Amino acid sequence: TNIHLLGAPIEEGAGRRGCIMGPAAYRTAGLAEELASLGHEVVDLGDAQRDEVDALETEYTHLKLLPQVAGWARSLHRHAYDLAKQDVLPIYLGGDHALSMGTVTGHVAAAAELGLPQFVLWLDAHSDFNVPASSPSGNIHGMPVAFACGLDGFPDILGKPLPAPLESRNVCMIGLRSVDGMERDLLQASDALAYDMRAIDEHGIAKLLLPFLDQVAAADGLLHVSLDVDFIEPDIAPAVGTTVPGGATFREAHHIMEMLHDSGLVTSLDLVELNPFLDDRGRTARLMVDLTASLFGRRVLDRRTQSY
Ligand code: DIR
Ligand code: MN
Ligand code: MN
Ligand code: MN
Repeated sequence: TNIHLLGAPIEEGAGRRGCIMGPAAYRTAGLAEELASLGHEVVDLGDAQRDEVDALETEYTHLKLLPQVAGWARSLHRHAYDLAKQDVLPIYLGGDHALSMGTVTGHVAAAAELGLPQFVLWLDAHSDFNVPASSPSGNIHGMPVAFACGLDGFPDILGKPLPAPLESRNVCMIGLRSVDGMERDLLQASDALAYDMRAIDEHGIAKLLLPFLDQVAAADGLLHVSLDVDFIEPDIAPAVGTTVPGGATFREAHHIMEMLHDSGLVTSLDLVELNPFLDDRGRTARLMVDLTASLFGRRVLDRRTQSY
């Protein structure tokens, strides 16, 4: 696979600073070298730059650092759209989760032009399905899925109407354990597949993920994966501003990545919310690199028979 790395050092969408250092931490932890050692071609495009955006009109004055977030969304939307049209697999090195307002919408726009359905796998403690009116915090990183799906009430973040909305029925969320009150109502009224931690407890990763992967394959779809550090149990992944106890274990997280590799369906990836300022001797950055390596083919043994 020809992998292109693009740094997206946005921190304005999160409630605390530090995600600006995320791309540098992935490079320090050896992401490019690790992927190359698995036999992939890797190109590091460096970091994207934020557009300058003037104040946006909105009645929701609690939205934090809106022009800065919009500047990142516009820049990343263009990058993602361009990368989606090339024969490469982009990995976006975050940066907080507001970056997905650009990456996901860029990929959905390109997929629509190609006439292919775009699917999204959202691995996160949070559903990030707030709209401005439902957001208790005003932190825009809690809103990218709702934005990409075209829910009402957002200011003109992209500087143009959404080229194509993400279909909520093409979204699968796994790992949920912190969903806000009104956000929950919006999510449950949508067609998104949403699995909380209890679903993992009761069924295990494979039972949840396989039907979704089958759906992507049957539709001949493209699959964007958005991996939030807080998906993982904070005891082993402390470098994130919004830790929630009860997250995915080391093996659950790797198992998802291994299954995604075997599926051959993943076409783009966000690594988001790493806050190196909160890390413990780089362990979270290294874990994220190891998970990415599992997604790109690192394995202990070859599977003699593939059941998926
Ligand atoms: C919360 C937190 N739902 C909010 N969201 C986070 O502020 O909207 N997403 N942390 O990753
Ligand atoms: Mn998130
Ligand atoms: Mn989260
Ligand atoms: Mn429903």
